[in-house]
Amino acid sequence: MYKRQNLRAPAGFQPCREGHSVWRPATACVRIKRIVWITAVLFISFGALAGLVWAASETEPNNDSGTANPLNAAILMDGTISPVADLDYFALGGVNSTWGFIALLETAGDVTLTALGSDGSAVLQANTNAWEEGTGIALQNYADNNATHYLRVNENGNNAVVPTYTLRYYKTVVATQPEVEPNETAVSGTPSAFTHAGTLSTTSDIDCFAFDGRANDTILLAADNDAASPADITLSLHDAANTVLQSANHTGIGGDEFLEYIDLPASGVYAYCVKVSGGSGGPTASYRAGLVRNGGLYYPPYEQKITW
Ligand SMILES: [Ca+2]
Ligand SMILES: [Ca+2]
Ligand SMILES: [Ca+2]
Ligand SMILES: [Ca+2]
Repeated sequence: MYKRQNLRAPAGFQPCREGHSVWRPATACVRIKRIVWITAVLFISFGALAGLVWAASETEPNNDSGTANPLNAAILMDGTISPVADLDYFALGGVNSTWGFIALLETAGDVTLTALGSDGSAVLQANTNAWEEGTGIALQNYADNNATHYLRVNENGNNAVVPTYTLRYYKTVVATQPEVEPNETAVSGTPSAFTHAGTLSTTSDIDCFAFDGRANDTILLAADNDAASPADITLSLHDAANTVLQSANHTGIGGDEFLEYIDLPASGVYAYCVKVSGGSGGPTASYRAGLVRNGGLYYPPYEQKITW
């Protein structure tokens, strides 16, 4: 290392940053940059593995797609609907049309969450109160590939302020794999890919998708019930003994369901299952269902990827 004291840099030496007063060999500058990058990556990775939750708050005005606030995967975004006709837009980067996301909006209010295409107006999916803790968007693909897509939050009916909501989304592959019958229990479940398409072909049909879970995993499940389906579905999480750990049946015929289970009790085989709880099954009782594990992509078995 050489101090700059009105001297010329020796051959092969340079300041690592512009204006820096210390000369180092060029190879040392590369090493320093590498160390800074590795430290940053390790910090973010360990933060994610430790279950740290990153949070942000909306910035008004964000009342159209042009002023949308950036939203990052798995980061909590707090917001308010005030005045009653307030619209809040959030921008999320696309990947490609085989990828997509599950979004959850937690609130005590009566809130509509809408997924929009890259023009900021084409409605891809909309929901009000589909989740027992609020509302959600189930396994929506990036219809416009890697272009920016949008989520819009508004009060349903524009007749009340919403003092607080928290919005988040998780990326996954939403191109579907088929169910394989018979798949009525956890152990006979179709081995889970990221997202599956299935049909409750009779009212008594039960469709399970088996996956490997680890102790303390957080599992997010979504079922996108076909709006034209005659079935009111229940989405449930089962252990290997087929015991139901948690189930969701918050909406009616044609309605979607969401289920978030925090801290799996042990490592082993689990399954998410879809069944008819009202209405009827039949050839048009189709749905898609999938999972996100610890905020990231589920890879069988025991792997995850939080950023890509
Ligand atoms: Ca707002
Ligand atoms: Ca707003
Ligand atoms: Ca089936
Ligand atoms: Ca079945």
